[in-house]
Amino acid sequence: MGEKPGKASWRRWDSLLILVLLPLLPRVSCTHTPALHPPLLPTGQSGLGKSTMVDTLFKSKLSGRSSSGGRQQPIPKTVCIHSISHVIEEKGVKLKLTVTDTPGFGDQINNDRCWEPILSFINQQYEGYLREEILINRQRHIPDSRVHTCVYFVPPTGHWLRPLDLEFLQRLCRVVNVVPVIARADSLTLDEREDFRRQIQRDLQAHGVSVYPQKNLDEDADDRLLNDKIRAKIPFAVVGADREYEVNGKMVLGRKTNWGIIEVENMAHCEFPLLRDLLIRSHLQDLKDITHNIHYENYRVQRLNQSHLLAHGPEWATLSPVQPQPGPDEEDGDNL
Ligand SMILES: Nc1nc2c(ncn2[C@@H]2O[C@H](COP(=O)(O)OP(=O)(O)OP(=O)(O)O)[C@@H](O)[C@H]2O)c(=O)[nH]1
Ligand SMILES: [Mg+2]
Repeated sequence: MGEKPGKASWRRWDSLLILVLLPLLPRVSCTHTPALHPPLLPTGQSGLGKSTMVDTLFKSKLSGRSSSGGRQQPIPKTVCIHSISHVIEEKGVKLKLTVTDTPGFGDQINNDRCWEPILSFINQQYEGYLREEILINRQRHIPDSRVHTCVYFVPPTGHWLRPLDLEFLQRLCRVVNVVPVIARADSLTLDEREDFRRQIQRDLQAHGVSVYPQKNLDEDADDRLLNDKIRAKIPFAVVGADREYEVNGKMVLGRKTNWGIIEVENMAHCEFPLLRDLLIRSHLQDLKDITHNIHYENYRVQRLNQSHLLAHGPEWATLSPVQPQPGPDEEDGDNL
């Protein structure tokens, strides 16, 4: 995607700083310690393959990927929000990619407010950035752990979006870029995937859920043309790999099913390549720009408005305590 005057004004030195500092950080932590790279955040019901997808994403791009097809360890159930970073190779350039894996919801009988840990994690990252930004003597390069994309896993029911998914998505879209995917798509035929995709698109539109790429943020006719093609394919129908298999003498990432091996990087089998390219190749900068210029800006304006009546402290402003988040029906435009 070309440079956009509105969104792409945010160009800083973070990438360099990240490349220098990330090797010094522990690879996996089970606290809310922010990663330095704005991370991707998979979320959705438990057991839909979020951790498997993270693993597949890394394996498909891992620098020096092994060509042995050894059976991999089973992926354990995710019990806390934690970040994973690896060096990946993109067009010959090595860079550090961080994904923040999250526990799934849906294990409880009552899933009321199951979105809260995710929204609170996203807002914590904005808050941390804001607190650094308002200092009189702020760092030239503020460490940035703001989530730039949330990948929402929709269960492959083949029917429609459940009220819980809709409510979760409505809340998420107000604070972060959301890319929904049809999880475990190998359980649907190609026709079923296409029908389900159309139904999800109708549901999202009917309930005013604006997923990435947001229509109202298209900048010109070219942008709209490109984004319309992506919008027609969202949610992508994805499959997570369980290991590497030998197919026609080549090792490929795949999943063995009763019908044969699904090659996750083969577009005839699933749309994992579309998801990967959108997230870490074609739209990475656009996702970061929208995060900074739209989502973070909303957060910042609201927090400073809440705080402007407080006495100014030794820093430029004293931030008020963070308020609880309103639901989608309350106060349109707020993201706290
Ligand atoms: N059929 C199929 N199974 C999958 C797919 N992706 C993952 N699985 C399997 O589903 C099970 C759960 O996968 P996880 O990746 O742990 O799911 P999760 O969403 O991270 O689950 P939580 O950590 O509990 O939230 C594992 O046995 C995976 O091998 C897929 O695309 N198709
Ligand atoms: Mg998991």
